[in-house]
Amino acid sequence: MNKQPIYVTRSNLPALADVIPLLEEIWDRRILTNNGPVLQRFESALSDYLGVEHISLVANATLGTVLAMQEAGITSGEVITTPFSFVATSHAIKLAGATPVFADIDPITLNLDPTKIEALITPQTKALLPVHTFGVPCDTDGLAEVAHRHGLKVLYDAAHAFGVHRNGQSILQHGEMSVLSFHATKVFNTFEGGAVIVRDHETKLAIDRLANFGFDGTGAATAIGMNAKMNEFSAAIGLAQLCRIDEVLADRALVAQRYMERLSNIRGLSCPSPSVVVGHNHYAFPILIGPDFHVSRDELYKRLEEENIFTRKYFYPLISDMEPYKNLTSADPAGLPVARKIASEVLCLPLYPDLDIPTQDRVIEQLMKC
Ligand code: T4K
Repeated sequence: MNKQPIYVTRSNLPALADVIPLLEEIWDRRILTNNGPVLQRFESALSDYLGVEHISLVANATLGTVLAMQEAGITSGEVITTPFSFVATSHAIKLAGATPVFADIDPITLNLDPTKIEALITPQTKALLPVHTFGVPCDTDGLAEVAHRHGLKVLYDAAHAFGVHRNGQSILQHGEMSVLSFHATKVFNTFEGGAVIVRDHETKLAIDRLANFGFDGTGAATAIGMNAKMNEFSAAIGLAQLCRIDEVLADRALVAQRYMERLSNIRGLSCPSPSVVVGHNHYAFPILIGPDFHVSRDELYKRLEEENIFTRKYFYPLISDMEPYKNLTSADPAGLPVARKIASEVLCLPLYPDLDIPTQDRVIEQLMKC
């Protein structure tokens, strides 16, 4: 039996032929970082591709989110967010100086539920930090309405949302700012990297300054910034990745479509909708293993692992159950019933653009056999 390991994802790489000329340029010039020429070209190409005007490239999404919060003035008070995310979402809130407050999620989109927010708003509440989890858009209208009613800012953790559109418009157009991740595991990667999408040029320059120690261009620092710059190597990878991104997204859609077709009528197994929709990037393929499935989620995970198929329980445990956050009032499980249920049932199946049909069949067949 073929026991080659199958991982939940496999980093997508650009063609070396597209990277080498860019590396040669860098080698000739010896400008390796600090707003280099390749980074400037990547920023401009990315802004065209994503259909957003103002982008600051950064070293990763965690630092990008901290900078976004800092620039938005959210360095104290409370920020309402989702417990069903990667821990970096809450870490960024804490690192910026605020405290996360967890609200429950919607059982269909798996994103922050706008109807669960109002009860958690206090005089200390400054902002919302929702996540477009697995690339599925949040209810941006619902969130904007609550935020508007209470004078709150909305910053999106868009780590999973590269290239996601709704009604022909980039999802990154919503909220004051959105932060993308270009980590190795993402739909679009620069090995490590990220971007902060903002609404105007002034804010873009402010984020750029914060990412460069707070320097104002005269050699003096005007704010307490940090080092969150993207380097020229990552920018070169990004430029080269853009050459094939449409193919990558199309290949991901085919894999997702195939899972959807093969897994949609299995007792006790559900595919949270809308996982195959126009404008989606198919960041992941989450399934939910309910009580009617013949084994539990954890048993299924273990049995697949024994077959060298490495699925992931994204996102279990909930952030609100992790050590740094579990004593917060809003971490009380009683207030997060949907998030708890989803976290106990979710399993993300292998999904990457070059996942071939025999390999995908092996995943599906093992899953049915377990
Ligand atoms: N907000 C959200 C909602 C996020 O999901 C994340 C990151 C962030 C914010 C923060 O973004 P960054 O600051 O990272 O830009 C991974 C990633 O490290 C993390 O970036 C990501 N979310 C999270 C969902 O997944 P792990 O610990 O699960 O990854 P790891 O190393 O186990 O990799 C998973 C699989 O990917 C491996 O089994 C094989 C494959 N892989 C991994 C790496 C590192 C590759 O094929 N190539 C690679 O280089 O956290």
